[in-house]
Amino acid sequence: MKSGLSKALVTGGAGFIGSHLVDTLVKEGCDVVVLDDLSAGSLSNLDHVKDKITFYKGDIQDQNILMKASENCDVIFHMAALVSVTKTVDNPVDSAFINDIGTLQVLESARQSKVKRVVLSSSSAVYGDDPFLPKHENMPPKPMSPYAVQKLTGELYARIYYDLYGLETVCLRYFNVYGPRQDPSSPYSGVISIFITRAVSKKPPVIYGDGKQYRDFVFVKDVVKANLLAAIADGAAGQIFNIGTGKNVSINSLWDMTCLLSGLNIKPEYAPPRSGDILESVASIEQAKSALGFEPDYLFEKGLEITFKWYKDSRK
Ligand code: UD2
Repeated sequence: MKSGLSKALVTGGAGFIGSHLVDTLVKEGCDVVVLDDLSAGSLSNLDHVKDKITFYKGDIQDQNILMKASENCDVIFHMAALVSVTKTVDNPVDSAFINDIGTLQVLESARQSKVKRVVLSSSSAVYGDDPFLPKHENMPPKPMSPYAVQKLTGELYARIYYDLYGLETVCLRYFNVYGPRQDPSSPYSGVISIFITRAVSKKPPVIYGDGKQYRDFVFVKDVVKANLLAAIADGAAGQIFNIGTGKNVSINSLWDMTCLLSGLNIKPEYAPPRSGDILESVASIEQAKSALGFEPDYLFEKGLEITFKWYKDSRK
């Protein structure tokens, strides 16, 4: 698909998802500006496009730098955030400055710079442990961490900016995103990045609980596609969309598939379930399909294979 965007700002563009979006925008010939404080993202994610983008190292709480970075942009993709749920639990106030005030500053800069649309990255975390499946956008949110409250607050501000100021905002609730460049280094990193790293070093993974819990894993390139559609779709403004695949994969079968890809036969170790772990999560993507024309391109097997190859090659 071609989005036809001429200039875009990506906050958090040096991060895992942001850098993939930057790649696609650059390929499309879009003039790309990245604002990232490099607290979680890395310049190595942008090394191959560094001559083709404008990069600002800075904080989304800094209105001056945001105004400069958003000048003449058609759209802002707001991806910068403190994404670790545990860090927001440990630092509820500091994280609110980044995730709430930062988001508010992004919206305010967009309003002042007369940017047409802002696409905000939200999270399935806003659903909490509501057992209703699949999760759909009209369910009452049930945030269970400062992170989830902060994401929900961002969505509410986005709605208010649309209603009060006519700034077109679109919020995307990502389910479990995976793919190349996801950082596997913390025990709370995405399970796919952890499992593949274990497989590449021929070590068993730890499965918390019985491994029958499942998630809706969505490949990062499909998340990029959803962002581009959200930036251009008529009638999407003021709305919230789940971004997943509508399919689920259990943690046990994730390890089985990882073993198949790596030619290993290693039995996982089992440990007690993580406290607060949600058992089942799967998205309804009907609204994204009908309003954005979103359809994931990557079957799970394909996305996992690409991701596995990337971790294997980057280890060399
Ligand atoms: C996701 C988000 C998290 C938060 C949460 C809200 C990611 C990476 N994490 O957590 O930030 O938004 O949703 O609902 O997107 N597991 C293992 N072994 C491991 C690591 C994980 O068994 O070494 C299990 C874990 O207990 C869980 C499942 O794998 O049942 C998925 O874990 P996760 O941390 O990748 O994602 P999730 O959905 O718990």
